Amino acid sequence: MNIQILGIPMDLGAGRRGVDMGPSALRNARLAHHLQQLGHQVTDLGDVCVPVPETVDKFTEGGYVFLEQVLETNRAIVERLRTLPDSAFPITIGGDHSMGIGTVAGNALRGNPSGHRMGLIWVDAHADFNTPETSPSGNIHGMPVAHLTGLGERRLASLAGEWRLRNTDIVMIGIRSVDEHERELLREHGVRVYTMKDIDQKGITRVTEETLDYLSDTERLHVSYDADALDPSVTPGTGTTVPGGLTYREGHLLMELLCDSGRVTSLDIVEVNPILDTRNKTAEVMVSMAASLLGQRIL
Ligand code: DIR
Ligand code: MN
Ligand code: MN
Ligand code: MN
Repeated sequence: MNIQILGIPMDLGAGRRGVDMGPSALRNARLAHHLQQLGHQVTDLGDVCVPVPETVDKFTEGGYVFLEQVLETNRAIVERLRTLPDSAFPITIGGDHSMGIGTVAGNALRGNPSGHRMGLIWVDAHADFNTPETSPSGNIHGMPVAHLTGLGERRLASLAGEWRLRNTDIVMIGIRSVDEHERELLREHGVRVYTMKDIDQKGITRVTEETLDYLSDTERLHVSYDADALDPSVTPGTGTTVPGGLTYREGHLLMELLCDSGRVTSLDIVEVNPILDTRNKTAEVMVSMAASLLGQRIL
């Protein structure tokens, strides 16, 4: 596979500082090297330029914190991704999850100016389906999926022009923290959500099989992997930990089964915050997750 790594040192959409060091932490854990060992051709494109939060006024506009900066950064992400070859497998490393608007939009446009039909697998403790009206924080990292479907501010929802992510092309896995009004939005829009309860009951194998079956008509599959989907004992270095997450093996098995399907075409690794971590453990775990998605096997 022709893997293209793009760093997004973005720390504008989350509540706690330090997640802009995530790309460095993941490179330090030798992401490119581990993927090369699997036989892939790997190119590191460097970073997208992102404003430093201390250099801009932090003000809330229409219920959004850092709206203009998040918008500008996501536009740059779309521009960088849309021009990559159709056959490339982009891995975008962050960075807070507000970058997910640009990564999904940019990957949808890659090789098709009007946008591919895209299936989205959102692996996260949170649904990230807030709008400014439902968000308790104004932090845009809690809002990317809603904006991809066209909700919220028009500019942020139109990063890929007229293209929209269909509600029925979304699957969320690992969810265990949803805000009160966000819950109503998820129901109203018919988003498929596998909560931790579903994973406990059905097992991650069946959840993954159902996910692939449900998304069988999409042309592309994007995996957006938030480090907080895993249990905090596995990935402590992330800003909004929630107890009761995926185990180390559940996280890997999900990636291994998705790899077996041969259908995934792009990946985000987000919310790695080295300031909150222990000796770069979280970055190392997330690199191993990427490796499992890209062919790493026990035997
Ligand atoms: C919360 C937290 N739902 C919010 N979201 C997080 O502020 O919208 N997303 N942490 O990753
Ligand atoms: Mn290693
Ligand atoms: Mn998230
Ligand atoms: Mn999260």
